[in-house]
Amino acid sequence: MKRDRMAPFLTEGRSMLLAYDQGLEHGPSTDFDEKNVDPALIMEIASKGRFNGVVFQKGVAERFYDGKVPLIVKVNGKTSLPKGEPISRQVCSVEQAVSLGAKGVGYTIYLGSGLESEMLSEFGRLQEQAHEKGLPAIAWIYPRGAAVQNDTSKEIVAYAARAGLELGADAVKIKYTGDASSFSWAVKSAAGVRVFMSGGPKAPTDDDFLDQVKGVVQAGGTGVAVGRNVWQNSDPVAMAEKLRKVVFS
Ligand code: FBP
Repeated sequence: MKRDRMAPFLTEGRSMLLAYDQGLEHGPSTDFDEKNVDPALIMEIASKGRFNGVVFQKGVAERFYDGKVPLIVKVNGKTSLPKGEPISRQVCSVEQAVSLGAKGVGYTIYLGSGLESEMLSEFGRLQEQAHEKGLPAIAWIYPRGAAVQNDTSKEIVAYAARAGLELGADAVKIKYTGDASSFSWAVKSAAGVRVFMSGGPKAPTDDDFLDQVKGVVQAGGTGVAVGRNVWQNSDPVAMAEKLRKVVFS
């Protein structure tokens, strides 16, 4: 895919994306409260917080996307209910994502799962379809399953980043390794593919989270694709501003 056809959230240097697919991945009672259970609030945080993109599953996008921030449609997903080796299958076509106004598509691969081959092959098809429509394909690459001992080690996170390059992802969303020096190996392994840090559960303090983001920037990462650390904050827009200062420093 030619870089000039890529969405602004991938071409203009650093970037911050707001993720809100946790209602499917974790369920509302795990992550949401009376306020952030409402997708309209997230849309408002995305635009007031000046995010470069917002990530929704298609159902939320259909009802709540208002066009104010570039949309990335997450095209596969799963719930937290089944046990066993993780697998997440495609639930939205590229055509449907485009018709919802998507400027990019996202897909999760559980690297190391006993079922990883199904996700690798599905992502392969998705990447080709997305590029045919001029959309970037962003791979959430999370090492997970019985074969994975430590999903944030330097080696496994770099493997995730490299898998993104090998599979033709335009950007990867990976977990933080804990420090800038080990994360820089993942950035190098991605060899030019944009690297976003996935936020994870809300950190104890704003500074704890911002320190991780500083490490990502120092390591040469593109930025963050974050959810809970923003919309679970008591002042999400203020948190977004703090984040912006670090990401665009
Ligand atoms: P968070 O910043 O809230 O962690 O969101 C990032 C994300 O990748 C979401 O897009 C996704 O719903 C969730 O994390 C998946 O979390 P888990 O690692 O528990 O499967």
